[in-house]
Amino acid sequence: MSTDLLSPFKLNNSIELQNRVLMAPLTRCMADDNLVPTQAMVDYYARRADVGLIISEAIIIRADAQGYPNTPGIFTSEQVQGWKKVTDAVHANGGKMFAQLWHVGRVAHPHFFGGDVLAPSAIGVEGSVPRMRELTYITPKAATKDDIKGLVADYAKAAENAMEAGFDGVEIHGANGYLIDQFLHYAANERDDEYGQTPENMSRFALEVTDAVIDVVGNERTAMRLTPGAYFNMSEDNRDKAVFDYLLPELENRKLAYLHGGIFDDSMRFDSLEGKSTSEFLRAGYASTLVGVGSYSFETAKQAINDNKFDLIAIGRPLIANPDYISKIKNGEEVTPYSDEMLAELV
Ligand code: FNR
Ligand code: 8K6
Repeated sequence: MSTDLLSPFKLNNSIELQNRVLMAPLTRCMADDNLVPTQAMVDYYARRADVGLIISEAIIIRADAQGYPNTPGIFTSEQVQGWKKVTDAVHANGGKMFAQLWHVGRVAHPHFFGGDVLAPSAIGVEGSVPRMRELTYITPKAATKDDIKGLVADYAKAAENAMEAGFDGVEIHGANGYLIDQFLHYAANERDDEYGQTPENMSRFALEVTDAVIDVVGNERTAMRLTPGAYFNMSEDNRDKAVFDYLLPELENRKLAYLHGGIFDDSMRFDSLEGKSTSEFLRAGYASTLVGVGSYSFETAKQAINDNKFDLIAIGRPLIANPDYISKIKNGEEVTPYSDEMLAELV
């Protein structure tokens, strides 16, 4: 029988989703200058409360986590209160929302916070900050063990703040070439201590963060986003697969709410993953709830879920273009195609 994506899905004993369509995390760079969510953001998220779960745009856990202008934070009480308005509005409209917890690592820029840029190793990334091209990326400082302890503690604190702000759970941003992903890939991790060199060591930071977050919010309210195939701010290395072969069962043992592949186009295949796509690779190594993402339409997602390629779908750009995506699908109406100019405004 074909699965109805628009009927409820029980994630676990704590959380039931009204349907299988998630809003993918989408950075919009629209927080105010104190990195506090605005009323326009409250309205934007509230309009989309009919998806099964909104995953917030990536939210920085502390000042040196920032790599883009006006990305919201969750480390001051003003920011927490700002997010409370967002989650209250989403809940009032019958929705649920997770906070995506973010540290960009070596893709940070001191322009935003005035201090060291921390990463697993002192290996910079080419290029410059989007929309602020004069800000060229710098060589980061390799995090000391004390720095790492502080980072883990700050992820836990951010998770605690997310609960205070009324979120239903948190998604740890372990994808797209940012801090956690930097530990997981050889191109960014040349450490010679217990955080580098072997799959177990390279997974250590991701798992320490996961365990610290679980301690605060519980496993049923903790999720992870990963990109095993390097494609953004990162280059591929054929040794990377072994790291994820180690990490996936470790994550599965922790009985998370879900695992989420982060990718722009899930038809992309990776040499470093023996020619598999992101969702194929994750499905092969992780039997629990998996969220697919990356250039899917409602119809192609439905087919993939029916073929058991993953369990839930996250939709990104079409939800920027169509705040009423779910009702359009329900009514069989055409969805408006996304275009980059739509990023200029929150609709
Ligand atoms: C993204 N994506 C993204 N991913 C993430 O983990 N955290 C984020 O904050 C963002 N921000 C973001 C902003 C914008 C403007 C885009 C287009 C994308 C990636 C996103 O979650 C998703 O994986 C892709 O957009 C692919 O899904 P769609 O858009 O093809 O449905
Ligand atoms: C839109 C600029 C604000 C910063 C957003 C950060 C998240 C990344 C989204 C930008 C989209 C470009 C993605 C390019 C991916 C290349 C895949 C081959």
